[in-house]
Amino acid sequence: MLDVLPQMPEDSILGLSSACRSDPSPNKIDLTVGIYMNEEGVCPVFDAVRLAQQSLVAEETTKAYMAPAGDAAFNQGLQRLVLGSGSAALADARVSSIQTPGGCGALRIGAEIINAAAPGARVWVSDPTWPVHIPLLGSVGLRFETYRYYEPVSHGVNFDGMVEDLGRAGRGDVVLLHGCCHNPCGADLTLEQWSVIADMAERQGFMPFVDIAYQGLGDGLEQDVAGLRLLVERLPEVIIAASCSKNMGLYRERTGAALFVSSSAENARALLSQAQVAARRIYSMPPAHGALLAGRVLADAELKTNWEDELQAMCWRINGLRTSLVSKLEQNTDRDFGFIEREKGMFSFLGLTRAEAIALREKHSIYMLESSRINVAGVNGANIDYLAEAVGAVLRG
Ligand code: PLP
Ligand code: TYF
Repeated sequence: MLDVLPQMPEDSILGLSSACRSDPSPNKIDLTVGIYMNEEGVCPVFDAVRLAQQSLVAEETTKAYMAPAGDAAFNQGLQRLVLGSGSAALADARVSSIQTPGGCGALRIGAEIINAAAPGARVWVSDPTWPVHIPLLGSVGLRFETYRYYEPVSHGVNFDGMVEDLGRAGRGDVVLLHGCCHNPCGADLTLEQWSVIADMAERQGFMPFVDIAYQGLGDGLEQDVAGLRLLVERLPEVIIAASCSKNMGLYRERTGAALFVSSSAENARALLSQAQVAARRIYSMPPAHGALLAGRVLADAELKTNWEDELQAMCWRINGLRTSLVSKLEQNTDRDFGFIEREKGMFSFLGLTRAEAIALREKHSIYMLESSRINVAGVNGANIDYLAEAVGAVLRG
């Protein structure tokens, strides 16, 4: 029976990273998967997470199942982190959340809830969007429409195109938005643009579904969710898929949450019960370790400050790398790379053709996605000159 199933291709992002791992070149650079790497090229454990882990290991008395909604301290801490402790929706108990296996689990649970409310609903996704959005939401039965977003010539958001396309989204439709640090392009909306989207959602009746996987890595913890909070202030219903993979370095612990902002406390409770039923259909209870760590960090003033400081330093390092990349690339080419400095978070497209991205890999052992998306955090003082010179060589042909 099972022998009818053919070999499947590798994930387009993870496959390139594993190709880099097996490349013997001493000069190789991995700019593929979105993980934060420090100057030494290591994806570190946050100090605050390590401390929380030490106390958790010392104090933990059971490995019994988590509650279906997950850890209460984690859910409460994450709601405040994302929505702000002064959120009116929180004060009115119009928010519920379920701990999920990573942001991916949150996207999937959000999709399950949408499909339960409106089977086969249309989800508007940005062009381009993170490729994993499509199987995560599509396998539930949701359908896709695309709105214009990134404009390769200007290296910025085509906001007029976005507004024109979303003009066709109406009641019963969902609009998937990247809360900050757009993956793959790094081009984010301004607060004024978020406000226009909120106006349109109010007027046209579509519901935003916000994927926030990089809070704290664009401009800062508060700044990065300003747009999302504006939607929550103004609209009756918003679903949020939050991840602690990047901003707490908990990638492999699969730590995230789906947040439901709804029009009443009663409906928020109903949505949580629906989310628990959806989780039971897929994996039942969430994993414990990462959420217990994140819950401890968020609940302890000292650990929280320690975590915020380390995250801020990562954010500054990425932004510093963006500045250095612009100047190194411009020294080695005759192109304007200034857009890299205007973009946010881990990713930017370098603006190379597919053939140029492949040449960098094959001739120089520099691995980026074939769209020329790079993980900026993979750049460091030891590889930036080699990278810029190789880009220069490839562009000269
Ligand atoms: N959404 C986007 C845009 C991402 O880039 C990621 C991961 O890197 C996620 C969601 C969810 O990640 P995870 O499931 O590891 O928390
Ligand atoms: O886009 C990225 O690189 C990250 C990590 O199937 C990732 O979001 C990549 C591929 C994947 C899951 C996560």
